[in-house]
Amino acid sequence: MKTHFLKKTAIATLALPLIPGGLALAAQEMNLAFTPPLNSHYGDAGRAFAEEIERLSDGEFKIVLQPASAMGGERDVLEGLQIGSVELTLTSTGPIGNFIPEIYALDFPFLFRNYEHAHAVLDGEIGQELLAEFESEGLIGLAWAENGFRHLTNSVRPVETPEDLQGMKIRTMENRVHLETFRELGAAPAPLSWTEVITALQQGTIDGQENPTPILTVNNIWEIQDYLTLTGHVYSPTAVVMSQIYWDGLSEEQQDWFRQAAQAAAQASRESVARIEAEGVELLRENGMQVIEEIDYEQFRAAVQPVYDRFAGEFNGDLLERIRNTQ
Ligand code: EAX
Repeated sequence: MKTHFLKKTAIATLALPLIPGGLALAAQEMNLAFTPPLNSHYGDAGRAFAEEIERLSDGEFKIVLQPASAMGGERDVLEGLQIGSVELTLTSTGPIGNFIPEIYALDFPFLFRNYEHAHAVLDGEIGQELLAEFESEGLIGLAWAENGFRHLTNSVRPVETPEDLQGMKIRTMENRVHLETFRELGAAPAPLSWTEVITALQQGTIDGQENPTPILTVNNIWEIQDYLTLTGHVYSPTAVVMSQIYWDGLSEEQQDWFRQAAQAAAQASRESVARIEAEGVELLRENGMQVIEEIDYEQFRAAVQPVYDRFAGEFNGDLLERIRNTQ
């Protein structure tokens, strides 16, 4: 028995990355949690992050991907980062406004004109200012990756105007701006963690939900939803976030590695969203969904104007105007 143990220990030691002087240090493992499955735009971002940090650190850090809500819903994971039970996450901004209200500015309906506009905002001064806000909550905002423009699905009727939404039970993320948006559209919004959405749709306790195409396709949403309306009502960023507890334990050089790895994740997610969206709507249609491509945007914009009137005053200065005016 003793020999076997010694042999195992010897093999394990040899497998460790060697550092100058022959001493072997075990790679420091860090969990990176996200709600979509591995074969998704989040999985692509997670793999890019892992490869880059392992390359830059020469194996000193190893990222363990935790897909498909393995460590909880997005709000739970953010709380986990704050107490140190989770090291890293890729998360939509859905729940972040509950921790950092300024982030709600990114969640307003029909605010972003297109992907180019969203990237110009997030990669510019405003995006960096908002990432800096994370530190007030024990979180380190490393970069802005991408979830995509959100569209509406349901199993009651085709939605072409706000009128069609009256009384429909629509799941929203746990996000005040989204909740008010669907209330103003006449729906009955139900804020839920993503971990509860598929079951709620299967059981009929909600009629519909809204998410970017890559979330719809990777979850085979056509199996439980009949209608898709390409509203593009909200642009959904994905934040690459680290627990400050772990961040503070890194040297400046190591911190720079994590920032570079987060940028690699952001780039990978944007490329993945563009690739999936190119074929995504056709895939949903081929699998039986009725797709409504044209809506009366002016009707929808007018219906959600009260959301701006109600919340705009909550943000420092003219943040929403600055976002609108970004070219
Ligand atoms: O971040 O909860 C949601 O609808 C999000 O889009 C999803 O968890 C991916």
